[in-house]
Parts: sequence; C-alpha cells; structure tokens
Amino acid sequence: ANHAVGIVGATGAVGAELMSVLADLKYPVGSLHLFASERSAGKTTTTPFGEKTIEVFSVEAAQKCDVVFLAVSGEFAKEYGPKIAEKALVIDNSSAFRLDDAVPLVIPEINPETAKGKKLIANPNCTTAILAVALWPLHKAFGVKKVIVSSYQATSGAGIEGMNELLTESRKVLDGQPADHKVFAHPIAFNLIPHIDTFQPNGYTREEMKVTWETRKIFGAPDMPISCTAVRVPTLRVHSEAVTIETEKPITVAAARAAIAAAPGVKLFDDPDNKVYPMPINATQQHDCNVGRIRQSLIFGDHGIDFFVAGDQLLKGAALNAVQIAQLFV
Ligand code: 2RA
Repeated sequence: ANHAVGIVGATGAVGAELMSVLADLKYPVGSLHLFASERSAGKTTTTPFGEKTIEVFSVEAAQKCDVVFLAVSGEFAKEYGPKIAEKALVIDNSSAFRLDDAVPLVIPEINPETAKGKKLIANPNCTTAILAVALWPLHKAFGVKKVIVSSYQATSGAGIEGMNELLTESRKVLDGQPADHKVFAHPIAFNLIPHIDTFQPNGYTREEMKVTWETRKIFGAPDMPISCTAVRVPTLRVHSEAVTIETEKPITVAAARAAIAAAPGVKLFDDPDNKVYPMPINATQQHDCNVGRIRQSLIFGDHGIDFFVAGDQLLKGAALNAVQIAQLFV
C-alpha cells in the first residue's frame, strides 16, 4: 500500500534531497506532507510529487503519516520524535537518539536487522555513514582492527546556509573584499577549518567523536579503536575521507578492491594510471560512495591498507540513507 510521507524540515538542504530520493527510489508515496517553521508555512513548493503547500508542524498532523522524516535540530527531534513515533514510523536525521541503546542506528547495507519492529530509528552522521559503508565489506572480509580517518567535509554539512556562505565568501574574496563569516568559525573560502561541532574534554571535536561512537554502534564493535580528524573544506556537497586501517587477517590491494567492487552502496573508483580516483566532482549526486586510492599500508604492511572515499553528504550522508531505512518497512 502507498504511504503517507511527512518531511519535517522540508525547506532545508536535506529536506529537498529527501523529496528527490523518494522519487528516485520509487518509494510508494501516496501523499506527501511538508512541514516547516511558521515562516515558511503557506508557501508552495514544486516537488517530484507535484506542487505542495508547506504546513505548520503539529504532532497530530505528523502522526497521521505512515512515515515521518525529521530533518531538523536534535532538540526538536528529542521533544517531538518519540511522540510522533507513537503512531508513525520516524526516521531522525539528528544526533538526538543515535547513541540511545533503545534506538537503532541503521545503515541498511550493514545492520538492517536492528530496525525490525522499531518505530523510531536514527540516521547516522554523514561522515560516519560514508566511512562505514566503505569500511564494512573490508571488516567482514579481513576484520578491521584499527581505523584512522581524516575527513574533508563539504559546506553542505552545515545546510543551505553553509553552502551559501562558501559561495558568497568566494565571490567577495575574488572581488578583493574581506570575507566575513557567520556559519563557520572562520572564513571557509580558500581556507580549511579543522573544527566541526564543539570541542570535547579529550581535545577531539564532537564530529570526530561521532565517527568513533557511531561506527562502533553500527558495527556492533564497542571497542574498535577509531580516531578521526574532521576538517571543513571549501566544497559544496561531498564529504571525502582518507582512511588507514589495520586488519586482523592479511589484506592485499587486489583483495580489498574485490571486496569493495562486490559490496552494495560503494563503487570502486580506483585506476590511478588513468587518473581515476574518488573526488567530490565524481561523487556529487551519486548514490554510491566512490572508493579508490587503495594501497598497501606503509605502516601495517600486509595487515593494512590506505584508501580514499568520497560520498555525497546530502545523499548517503543523509537523505538517501534515511529513505533506504524507510524502504526496509515497505
Ligand atoms: C557536518 N556532520 O558535516 C555534519 C553535518 N551533519 O557538519
């Protein structure tokens, strides 16, 4: 049967992607209900499912849907997510419930079974999702013992405002004007910022710790050593990650390539002689995350590799994974 689908936060970057992914994946949308703040309510917007009027959010209206995607803040999700979930399936894109033992944190290629029978499901952080979908086939085949990640995160991670800040600042810098900034801690145009989310007592940022905490939960590997350095870069919508792993079993470049080539959610993009490797340019708007630059580790020898992954932050990092979770219930 077709579903009544609700999107809360419909005017944001993830909200817009949710609509196109629902259409791309041919999700059985019977009716689509777009919720946003009062500022946007009453406005009409073009969607793949026709013109829709944005409604003011209410728990009662959201509860009338079969599935509700939350693309809003953690505070909002904390307050309303469980209430909506009394009646509807809720997929929350915020960090509010990701580490809650009662709430599954799901990547359908990895742990779909944990979603069974649940009404409130958490969608992982974008950096985690893009790492995990590439790491999982390697973990299954070779047993991942240690992970070191450096991320190159696009401005889309901070929503439309983040993307606009990059564009506006870039124009200003090119015109010889000073680049002021609001969204990010420093100007992002022609810069890199090794600071995403808040600093923790251990010196890591929350974004970096999310990669550790969430990957462990998704893999069911509570002690896996995972360390991340998260960096904001002046790109629009793809997060890239340089990853070094140590494995339990011996691993070769050919075997790692074969594992990636056979896995769902990732695409092998690894032909350096022909300049083929993952980049934001080839991962933008792609459902699969591109994996390449696979090489034998200079540190861990035959028990390790290095690789590079690039995945669309708004897709596998957000909207695509959320809709794939909902598809588990169709
Ligand atoms: C970022 N991970 O890239 C965050 C967004 N969820 O800022």
